[in-house]
Amino acid sequence: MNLTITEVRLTPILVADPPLLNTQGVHQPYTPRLIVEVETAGGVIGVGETYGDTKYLELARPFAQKLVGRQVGDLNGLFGVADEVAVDRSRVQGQVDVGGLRGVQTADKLRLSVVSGFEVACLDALGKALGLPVHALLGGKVRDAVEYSAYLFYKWAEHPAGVAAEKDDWGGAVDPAGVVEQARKFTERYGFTSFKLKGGVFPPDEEIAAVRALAEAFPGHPLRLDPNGAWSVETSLKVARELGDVLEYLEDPALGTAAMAEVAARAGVPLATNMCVTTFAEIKEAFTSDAVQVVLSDHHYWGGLRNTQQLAAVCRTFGVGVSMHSNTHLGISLAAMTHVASTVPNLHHACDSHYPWQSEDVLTERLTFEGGRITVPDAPGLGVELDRARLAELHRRWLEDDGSLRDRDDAAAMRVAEPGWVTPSVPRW
Ligand code: GKR
Ligand code: MG
Repeated sequence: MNLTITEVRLTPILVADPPLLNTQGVHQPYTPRLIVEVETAGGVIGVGETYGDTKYLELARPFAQKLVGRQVGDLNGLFGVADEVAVDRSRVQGQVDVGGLRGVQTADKLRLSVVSGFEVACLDALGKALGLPVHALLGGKVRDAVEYSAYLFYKWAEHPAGVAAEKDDWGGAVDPAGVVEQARKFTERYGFTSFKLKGGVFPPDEEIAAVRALAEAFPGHPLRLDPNGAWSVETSLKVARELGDVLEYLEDPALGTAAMAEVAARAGVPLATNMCVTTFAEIKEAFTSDAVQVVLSDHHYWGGLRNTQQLAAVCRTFGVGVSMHSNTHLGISLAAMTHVASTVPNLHHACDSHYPWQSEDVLTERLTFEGGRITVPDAPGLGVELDRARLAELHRRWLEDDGSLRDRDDAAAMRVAEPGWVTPSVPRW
C-alpha cells in the first residue's frame, strides 16, 4: 500500500446561505468554503473542508504544494508544514482581526484552520486505505450516534430585494412567535430536542422573551442563548437572572475572558464559549479565573480532530465541560465533527451545527439527523462521497463571483438593507 501523497486539489466554492442575523450583521447569500482533496500513489482520495475566505486560501495553496511527497499518515508533520508556510508568508503573521464571531483571529488560528482541512483529508484517505472509519483512527467511538442542537437564528424571510440569492422555505423569524415557529420546524424536520438561539440581534428584553416563549413551547428542553459578546457585564447578569431557571448555559454573553469571569462569578448559570477560549494558549487564564464552564470546540480553528481530543482531555482535567461550535459548513465537516465527537467521553451537551441551514452540499448523499442525532459512520474514512458535478457547479459560482462574496462579510450584507450599518465595537447593550 503506497500512502505517499501525489496530488492535492483545492476547490474554493460558494454555498447558498439564508439571511441569518447576528450581532455583526446578516449572512451573505453565498458563503465561501474550501474543499481539500488529497490523493495517494495508491489512488486513494481523502476529502477535507475548511473556511474558504481568501486569507485561508492564501495559506492553503503553498501548504498543498508542500504536502506532495509526504506520507498521508504523517499527521503530526502537518503542523511543521504549517509553520514553514507561515514563515514563507510572514506577512500573514501578526494579522489580527479583533472581535470576530470566533474570537480574536490570530495568524496562528488561521494556520490551524488550514491544517484542519488537510488533517481531515489525510485521515479520510488513511481510513479508506486501511478499511477503517476515521473514529477508529482516533481511538474508537464511545457512542454510536452524536446529538446535535437546533441552531435557531433571527432571520429575514428573504435576502434584501435586488440581491441575487437562492430561496429557502424557513420563513422569517424576528420575534418570539417566529422563533418558536422556527424551532417547531427544526423538531419536525430533524427531531432536535435542544435549542440554541443566536442572540445579540435585538435588545436583550426581546431575546429574553423569545427564550421564555421557547421554554413554554418546549418545557424541560435544554435551551441556550448566544449573543456573541454583545452585552455588558451588567446586561449579561440581568439576562442570567431572568433566564437562569430555563438555560442549560449562556454562551459568550460578554466579550473577553475578564468580562466572562465577572459574569460567571455572579450569574448562577454556566457560561459556554467559542470566543474567549479558542486556542490552547487561552485556556490557562480562562480556567484559572473560572470564566467558562463549557468550551465549544471547533475542530477547524483548534487545528483538527486530534487537537479537539486534546482539548477535551484538558477540559476533563479541569472539570470544564466540552461541546462543539459550528460555523456555516457542509457535510464533510459535519462528518468530521461527528467522528471526533463520537470519541470524546466527556461530551455532555448536544453539539451545534449550521448544516440544516445549508440546502446545498458537495456530497452524493447528505448526512441525515434522526431524533436530532447523526449515526456515526462506520464505513472506511469519513464515510462520505464527493459529488464532483456539484463541486464543479459551486466552484463555478466562486469563479464567476466579482470578489464581493469570496470573503464572508456580515456587516457588508447588512449595509445593503441598512446603509451606514457598522458592526458595534463595544458591547451593544
Ligand atoms: O453563523 O452567524 C453565525 C454565527 O454567529 C457564527 O458565526 C458563530 O461563530 O455560530 C457561531 C457561534 O456560536 O458563535
Ligand atoms: Mg457561540
